[in-house]
Amino acid sequence: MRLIENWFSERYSDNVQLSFRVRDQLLSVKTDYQRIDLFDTYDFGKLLAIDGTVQLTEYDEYIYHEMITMMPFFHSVRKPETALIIGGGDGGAARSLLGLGVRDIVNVEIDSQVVEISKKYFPELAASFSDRRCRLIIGDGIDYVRKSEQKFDLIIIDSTDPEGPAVSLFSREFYEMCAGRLSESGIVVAQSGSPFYQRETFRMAYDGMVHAFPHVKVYTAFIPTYPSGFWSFTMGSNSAMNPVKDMVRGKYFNQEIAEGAFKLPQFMLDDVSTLKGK
Ligand code: AG3
Repeated sequence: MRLIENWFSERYSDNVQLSFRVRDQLLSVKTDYQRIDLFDTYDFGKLLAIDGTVQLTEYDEYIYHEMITMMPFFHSVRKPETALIIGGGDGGAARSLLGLGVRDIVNVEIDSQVVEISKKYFPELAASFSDRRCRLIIGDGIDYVRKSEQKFDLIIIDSTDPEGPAVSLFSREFYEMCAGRLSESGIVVAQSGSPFYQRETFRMAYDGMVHAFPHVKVYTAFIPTYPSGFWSFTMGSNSAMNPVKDMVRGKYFNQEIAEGAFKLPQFMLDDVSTLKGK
C-alpha cells in the first residue's frame, strides 16, 4: 500500500499551479546554467523540468515539436533544406525536421547536460544527434548567430522562458541578427510563451519580431502541460509567408491547424496591434 503521494508542481502565479502526480523523481541536477529535474509521472510519462518549468513530457512533446517545426516549414515558398536550432538540446525539434527531409541541421544548445539527460531518458528524441544530417554544437546560440556566416532556411528558437540564460533570445537585437542569417525565403520561429500567464513574454517576442522583420505571424497551439495549456509561437521573415498546398500530417499538425492556429483571441490581437503601431 502506498501511503505517500508525490507531486511535481509548476507555479503559474502566486495562487495557481499545475501538479503532476509522480511515481518517482529520476534525477535532479544543478548545472552551470540551470536546475534540471526529471520525473516519472502517472499521466504524461517522463517529464523534464528546467528551473521548475515543464519543458517536455513523453506523451505530449509531439505537439510542441510539430508546431515549432512544421508550421514554418510549410510556410516557406522554397522547401527548406537547412535549419538552425537554438536550444532544443533534447533533440525533439531536430527529430521533427529530419522527418520532414531537412538535410542540414545545426543545433546549438548551451547546456550539455540537457543533451546527456535526453540521450539517457528520451533516446527517441536524442537519436537526432547521431544522424549525420544534424550537427550538435554545445555553446551559446547568440554567439553562434553573431559569428556564423552560413544562411539558413529555418531558424528555430526552442528556448526556455525568458529568465536566466534565455532572456537575450527574446530581444530585438537577437532577432535582427537572425534576420541576417536567413536565406531568401527563410523563416525564424520562436516559442513566445503563454498568452495568458506570460503576456510580457509574448509582447517581448512580438515586439522584437516586428522590429526585425517586415513579415510576422503569430499562431497558437494547445499544449496541455504548459502554463494555461494555451501556447504561442511567433514567426518572422524577410519575405511573405504563405501556406504551401501539400502539407504532411503530424499527430497534431494538419491542414486545418495550419489555418486555424493563426486565428487569435481579441486580447492577443490587441497586443499585436498596439505593438505593431509602435
Ligand atoms: N522549450 C519551451 C518550454 C517553455 C515552457 N515554459 C513553461 N513551462 N513555463 C521546450 C523545450 C522542448 N524542446
